[in-house]
Amino acid sequence: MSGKFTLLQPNLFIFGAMTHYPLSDTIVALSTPPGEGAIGVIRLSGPDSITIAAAMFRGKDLGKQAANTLHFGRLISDEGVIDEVVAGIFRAPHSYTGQDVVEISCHGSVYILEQVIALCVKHGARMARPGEFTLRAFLNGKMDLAQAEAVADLIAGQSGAAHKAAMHNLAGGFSNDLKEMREQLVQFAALIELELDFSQEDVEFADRTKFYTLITSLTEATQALVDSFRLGNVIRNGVRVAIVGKPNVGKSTLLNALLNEERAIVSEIAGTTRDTIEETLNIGGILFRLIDTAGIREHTTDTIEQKGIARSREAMQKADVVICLFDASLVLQAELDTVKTELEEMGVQFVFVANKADLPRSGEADALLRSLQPAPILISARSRENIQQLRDQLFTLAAGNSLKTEGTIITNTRHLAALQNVLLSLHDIRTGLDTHIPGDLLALDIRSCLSYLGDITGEVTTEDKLDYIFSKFCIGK
Ligand SMILES: Nc1nc2c(ncn2[C@@H]2O[C@H](COP(=O)(O)OP(=O)(O)OP(=O)(O)O)[C@@H](O)[C@H]2O)c(=O)[nH]1
Ligand SMILES: [Mg+2]
Repeated sequence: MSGKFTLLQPNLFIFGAMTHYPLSDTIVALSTPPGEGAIGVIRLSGPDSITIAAAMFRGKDLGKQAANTLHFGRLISDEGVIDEVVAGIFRAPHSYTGQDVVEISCHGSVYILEQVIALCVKHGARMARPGEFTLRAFLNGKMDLAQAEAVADLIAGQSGAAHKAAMHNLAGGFSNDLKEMREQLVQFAALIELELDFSQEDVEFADRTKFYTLITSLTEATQALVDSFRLGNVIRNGVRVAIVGKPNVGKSTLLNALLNEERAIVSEIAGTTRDTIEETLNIGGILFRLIDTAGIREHTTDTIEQKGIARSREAMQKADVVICLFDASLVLQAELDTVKTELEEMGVQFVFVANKADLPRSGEADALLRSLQPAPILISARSRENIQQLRDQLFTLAAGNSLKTEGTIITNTRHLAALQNVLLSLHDIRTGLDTHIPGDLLALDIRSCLSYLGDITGEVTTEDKLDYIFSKFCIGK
């Protein structure tokens, strides 16, 4: 019986021998950014952390100090005193990695930090690989894989929304959603497996109607998580906004107005911007990458300008949103029609923005503005009129009407792929129920669904996968 339920039990199971990731040695790394700083922190984790630190430390005997305490002293090498430091002692299992950990705060000189790390190595520590501290935390059950990945996201997060999504996942929000789904499925899987043991007697322990309802609600919950990825992607990577239009329509002036600083050169000479300029802007907690481009005109013989125009088109193609800017006083219907067709063919989201609202317009131009679809936003970049409306519009295009960051938002493509597999296997289970397939086949589908769920939190994983995930961390994390 017991062998049958391996996938149903929420224990960590790693395929492959644990050759890559021994926990028995002690690792060391600089945990603060490399380079000069007021202080730099070097972290040791492993069974010999405290012994190694004690061997270099002059002051109290670190080996005899209680957990979660700080100690002032000096670090000594053969050449003499390296630095005056503070050592923090954490004892297993109550530490970040679940092992004995020592954090040494030194003065942040590159020379001192190198010397201290070399001394740790001399006393028996090994240089940590990228993400190895967090990997140890995962292997020791301090966090699951989704939470470990949230650590990397938390550190890389550049906006309020990215921070909030990572904190939610780090606190186990996403993991709890998955755990709940798993537990509900496991109950049914267990009953169906039990039926198989009594297969001669033709009994049904698992109520198929209830199971069907469960599969429907799991499908909805999974679909909602998959759908949240669009917003998750926006939150994690920001939104690329290319400002595109003919020369002299005011693209650089608009960039400056959105940023509220004189970043790009503005002049009345057509062709002022030669190369793309990229700047970031935070709107309502989302990071926007604004790209000012060279004005696009069809007939130019200037080779530098031609290269600039090629880059403008590239920026347009790579953008999540294109601001299609034109001069409201000079606009022509045919021009806008051409641009619109081009943007629609590219399949990129765009907004029409009519600039220079402060200049007089002909009745014809007014009529064109009124009939244009999608309706343009009328602004004056130079006198900063209606810029807020444009900001709001950009936010809505990226995040909808409000940024709902309360529930779980998927920000990771690995999680997305696993959830899409969960959806497929839920679909298989539902089809199986519809067509009354035998219990053993149903059990197979349920197991594959459970294994995809376990894939995200790392309950079922492989060394190769761990390698892939943690190699994207930086050293010392
Ligand atoms: N009246 C008026 N003039 C504007 C406005 N916005 C920009 N301009 C003027 O239009 C001219 C061109 O502005 P830029 O921002 O350099 O235009 P651009 O689209 O970046 O031009 P290129 O880089 O050459 O493609 C400058 O003289 C600006 O002062 C506006 O809202 N109203
Ligand atoms: Mg310009």
